[in-house]
Amino acid sequence: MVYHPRPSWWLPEREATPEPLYLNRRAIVGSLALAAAVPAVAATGVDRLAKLAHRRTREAGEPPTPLADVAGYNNFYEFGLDKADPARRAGSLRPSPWTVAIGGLVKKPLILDVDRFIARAPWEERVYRFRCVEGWSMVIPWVGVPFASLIQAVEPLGHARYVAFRTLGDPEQMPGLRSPVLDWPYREGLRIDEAMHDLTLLAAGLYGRRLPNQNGAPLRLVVPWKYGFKSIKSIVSIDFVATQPPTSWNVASPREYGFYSNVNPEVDHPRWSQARERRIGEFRRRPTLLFNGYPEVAGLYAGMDLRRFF
Ligand SMILES: Nc1nc2c(c(=O)[nH]1)N[C@H]1C(S)=C(S)[C@@H](COP(=O)(O)O)O[C@H]1N2
Ligand SMILES: [Mo]
Repeated sequence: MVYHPRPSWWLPEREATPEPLYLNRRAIVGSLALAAAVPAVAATGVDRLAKLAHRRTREAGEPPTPLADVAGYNNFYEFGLDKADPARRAGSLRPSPWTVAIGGLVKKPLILDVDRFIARAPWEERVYRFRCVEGWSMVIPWVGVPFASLIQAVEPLGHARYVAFRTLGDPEQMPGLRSPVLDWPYREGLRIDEAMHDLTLLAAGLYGRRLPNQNGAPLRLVVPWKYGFKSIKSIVSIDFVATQPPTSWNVASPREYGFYSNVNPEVDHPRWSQARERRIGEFRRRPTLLFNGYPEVAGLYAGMDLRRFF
């Protein structure tokens, strides 16, 4: 892992594209993207996406879930509640140009120009198991960088203890925002040491290409030892904060969705068991593993009662 004290892909706030130019570019690129999106979503659309140069740094020890399932069976409530909705409807999302504001309790806030970041970051391919709280799972070859490399660039202050993430909340691009199923925009959070863990990925792609819109283009989080909903999609802001931030699912139903949401076969969801799961593409269910089979994170929770902090 190489740390960039002054990475080439970030823009200090004052160097970010001025607003009028930015809005203008966005309108032009947006209409092109919209025109191209209609045929692209017919299948998975992934073959049309730009390739990302990467080196594979982690295997899962089992074959990846077929691309058609990874990009065709999704949870992205901004585009509807059915698993097929995101692939059918996320063509209205315009992932380029895109910026992510990274700030809060940091020494060097920055506005990430995502296209520049994608062109320059040292991408790695990591094949991770991915477990949804609903009881299904996949094996996905993500392309990302450790989130920790970003932390190095902004230099969090000593009293920053959590990281709060927010998804785009634009009803024009996201038709699902018209239904009040969640308190939009979608929000998630991690403790700062969880965010720093080497497994935590900021992903820009899968299967060697840029993320399909339905998987959270242009940038999303991947936290493989937690239930899938912690892996927030289409991020527009990242804030370092002192206290545990509110998160969409925890606000919607605190009894069912805790802040930690570590995969744990011994702590059932109030409405169903979490002991087993079904890999998409398989028939028989298999046992769910503690921390989704990533025991190297156990130290983050030493001394914590995982039933209480579920
Ligand atoms: N913004 C946003 N992020 C989200 C969601 C969502 O509805 N909105 N769904 C979550 C849930 S429940 C899961 S299981 C994963 C699904 O990711 P995938 O479609 O790439 O497999 O995304 C998570 N991130
Ligand atoms: Mo999920």
